[in-house]
Amino acid sequence: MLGKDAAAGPIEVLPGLWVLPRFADTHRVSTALAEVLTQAPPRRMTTPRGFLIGVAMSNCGECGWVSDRKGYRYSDIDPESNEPWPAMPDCFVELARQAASLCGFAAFAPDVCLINRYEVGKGMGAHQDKDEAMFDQPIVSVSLGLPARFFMIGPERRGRSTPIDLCDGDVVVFGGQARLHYHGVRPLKPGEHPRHGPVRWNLTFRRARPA
Ligand code: MD3
Ligand code: FE
Repeated sequence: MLGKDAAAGPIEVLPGLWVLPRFADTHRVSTALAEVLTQAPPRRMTTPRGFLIGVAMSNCGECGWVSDRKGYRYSDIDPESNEPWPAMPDCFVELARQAASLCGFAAFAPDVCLINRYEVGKGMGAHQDKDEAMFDQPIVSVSLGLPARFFMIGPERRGRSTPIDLCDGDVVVFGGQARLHYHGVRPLKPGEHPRHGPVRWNLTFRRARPA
């Protein structure tokens, strides 16, 4: 499960934000991701105001994050297929729980993995993640493919941000006070990743529904 370049352990770079450099077994996770995406292909969703979201998304798990003219929510059903989302692969659950546990969240039980696909030039503006029911559970992020600059702001949308560069295999755990902080991703710089091409993938493991 651990990637072969995994470093010593989690580094708490900000209160509630731990980085586990190269923690993921990228070969194993990428293989499982490809299988999930055959069942629920990435798609660009629409915001409630009618704008197309730049990042293409999919989900696996018991529910999935969706956005459309009606709002943002977690749905048991993939609106594209009208079927349940694909199950979370065992290696996803194992990775997320192992990372959370090393950062002190032994009880982490994710019910959703949101999958984000960034193409060159795409990013994510500053936002909070608050559509989940359980803010005492962390969010675990796994980056694959091209590197990106993630930024963490704080409890308000405005203000100074702390940049964190995320590379293939890096895992980040957000808990405690960081869980509700504003954050975003800078537009992806051009590049070619040997496995993923001109793309970055980010998996975020979350507990959306009450445990
Ligand atoms: C900090 N994704 O999907 S992952 C998102 O790289 C999202 O795709 C980014 O922000 C990405 O919502 C960043 C890191 C992340 C995820 C959720 C957080 C950081 C977070 C929730 C609270 C605080
Ligand atoms: Fe987010």
